[in-house]
Amino acid sequence: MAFDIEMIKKVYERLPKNVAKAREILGRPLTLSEKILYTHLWDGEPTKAFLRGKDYVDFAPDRIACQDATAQMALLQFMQAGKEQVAVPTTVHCDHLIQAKSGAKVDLKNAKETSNEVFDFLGSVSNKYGIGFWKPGAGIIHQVVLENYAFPGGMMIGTDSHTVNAGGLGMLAIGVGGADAVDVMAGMPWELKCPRLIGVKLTGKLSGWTAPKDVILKVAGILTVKGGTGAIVEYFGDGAISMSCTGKGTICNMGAEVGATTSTFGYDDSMERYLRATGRDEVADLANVVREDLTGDAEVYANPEKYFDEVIEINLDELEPHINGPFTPDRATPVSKMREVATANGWPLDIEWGLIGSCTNSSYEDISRAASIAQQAVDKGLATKAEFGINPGSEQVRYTIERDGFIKTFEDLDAKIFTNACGPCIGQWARAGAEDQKKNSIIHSFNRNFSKRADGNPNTHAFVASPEMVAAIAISGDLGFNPMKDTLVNNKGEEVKLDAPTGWELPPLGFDVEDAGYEAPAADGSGINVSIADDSKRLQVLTPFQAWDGENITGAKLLIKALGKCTTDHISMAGPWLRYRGHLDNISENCLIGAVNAFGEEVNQVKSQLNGEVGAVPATARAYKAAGVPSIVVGDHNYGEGSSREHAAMEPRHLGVRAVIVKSFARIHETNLKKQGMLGLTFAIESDFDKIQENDTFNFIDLNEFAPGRQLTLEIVHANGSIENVSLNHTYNASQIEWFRYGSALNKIKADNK
Ligand code: MIC
Ligand code: SF4
Repeated sequence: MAFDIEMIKKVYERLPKNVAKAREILGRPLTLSEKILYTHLWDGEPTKAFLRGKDYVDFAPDRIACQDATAQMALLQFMQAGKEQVAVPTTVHCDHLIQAKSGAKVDLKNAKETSNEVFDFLGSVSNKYGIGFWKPGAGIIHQVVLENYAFPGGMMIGTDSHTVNAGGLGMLAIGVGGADAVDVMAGMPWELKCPRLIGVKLTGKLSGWTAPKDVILKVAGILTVKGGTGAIVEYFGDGAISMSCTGKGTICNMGAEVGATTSTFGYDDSMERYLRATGRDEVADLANVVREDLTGDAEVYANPEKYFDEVIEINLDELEPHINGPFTPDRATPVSKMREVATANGWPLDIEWGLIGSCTNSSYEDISRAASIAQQAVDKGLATKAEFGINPGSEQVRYTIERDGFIKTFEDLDAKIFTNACGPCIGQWARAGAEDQKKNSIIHSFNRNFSKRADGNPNTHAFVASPEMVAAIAISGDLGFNPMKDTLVNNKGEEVKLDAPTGWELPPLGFDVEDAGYEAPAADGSGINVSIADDSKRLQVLTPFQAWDGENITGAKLLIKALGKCTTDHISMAGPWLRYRGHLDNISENCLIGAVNAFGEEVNQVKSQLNGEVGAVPATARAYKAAGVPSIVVGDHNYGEGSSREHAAMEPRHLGVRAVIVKSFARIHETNLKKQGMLGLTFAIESDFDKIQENDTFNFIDLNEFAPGRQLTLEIVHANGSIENVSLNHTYNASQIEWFRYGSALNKIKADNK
């Protein structure tokens, strides 16, 4: 059964018309991305060409997906918007709050006990407002979306940066903060700066050990963690067509790691096969009718340099499997070079864990290929040297791989089968011994490997690879192992070699599931009461942020000048802190505690200008706030890289920070700051970052003239009384300045509703 088929029909009705119109206006053939963008304009038919990288455009996304860790804050905000129902189809997925420890059964039971209050809250809010609810254990949001909701040519937003996964089914799916989702749930347009377009031409065909994951590991190496910022990455070429739909999903998924707004592929036979295999013949039949509008125009793909802002070409025949890491997903090393590179850098070669799963790589194909390696190990008398953990992507995948014997294969290798959930990928992993902070290496098929992410240990070197490569390296227990050349010694003392993986794009016997874990909302939810206990530690009704008084901010102090990489994991750590995602005051205790202070180079040690004492970031911020002293945060490049979590913007806001001034921002985080009524600014001259000293006082001397396109001036008063002015850039348009005036975008919605 396909969900929301009427909505999909409407999209396909207007697609050919809008595409033809856009082609006429632009006067040239179109990329797929443009076709989808121009079919989802808030104002209906296209009337003008938008300037890429410049114009803000209002869009009307078709649907919204939220996961449990971000949905809490999104729904707490939506509840304040004064609406009876969500305006577009929306789903909530319980996947982040389940810790991996002993195995699926026990872990799921524990999660239901410990997070019962939150799951109940999400379930009842969903029921009340017409939101589809996927229970704990149903699977990871992006896998469930791909299996049930994604459709070629659609546009969706989701409160998770890996929403982009749905590009594997030819969608434009974009990760946003909760406040953006609230706009769309409340029936308002969703605004995005018209993205640049990067074309990736794939030639040749994957074979042997090389997997779709290697395409994106390679692309990450080329583009780096910020090379995709503000851009849609569109893949095309014979190589694209020859890959499975879920493989395309993997590639789009990790587009988040290069900062891309989203990634996508044109509709093709692999997508049709996937739609049919997942019970959506109706969607496939509808898509087939408008097939040529669901991919880029032939002229575009024949001469990509003319139509994309940047073109990358990768020959899949020559692509070698890669391993990326440690600590950043763009550090790409071909498998054949790993031993040399790891040795030169002092990375531990012993692999302690191999983890397969996450929204990136937990499809039937992924598991079947990894299982083929595991089976060989069993057949060839090899025992695994590292420990193994598997998180299936959805209950449908889990049920089917169990039926087809793959779970048993992994269990024969003593693997732990964890819940269909994020688990170790988001630090929900009770890894025995992690507290010892020992230097060690692990390898996984996830997308992110920032410091401390999986097990909280800053000395865990996490490496990212395809599921089949994770299986091989975990079996060998050796990061430098190259399964294409090297041999292993089995229990009879013989040297054996692993053959290249084999697998199935889709289950030969079809997918199967008993209870997929879905709960449809009540048709009329008006009588449903959502209650939050006053003394709850997990949930807190939001108090609106204060509106701006129209005055210049003066006398501000530096809360922290964050040195180097400062991702959302540094700003608002996940793992154990996920439990406070619905309680702003409690979660604010993790505010910036992972960021390295430029003065002293320690984490969570900052000097208070109130009394000169060095203390934790949250406590120092609270003291400034209590004293009525505004504070600012200063940061480096790509500040806020990583997650969509708006907590990274709300926490500093809650703690009295007024401005975040950096060399550059990651897209979602910059928007999140704006939404929450903060000033997110960048140094006009990058090196002015160096002028910021620990004991400075800061005055915004022309904030009262805050206007689109107009620089702001920051007066820095150094401790010795000398003064320097620096210019700050911003990207606020007129309506975003309104959010700042009102104190937040939500305050503005509420005011408009009155
Ligand atoms: C992640 O992968 O970092 C997360 C957890 O899925 C986040 C969302 C969150 O912080 O809740 C994301 O990618 O947006
Ligand atoms: Fe979950 Fe990891 Fe995917 Fe984020 S990246 S949605 S934590 S599996």
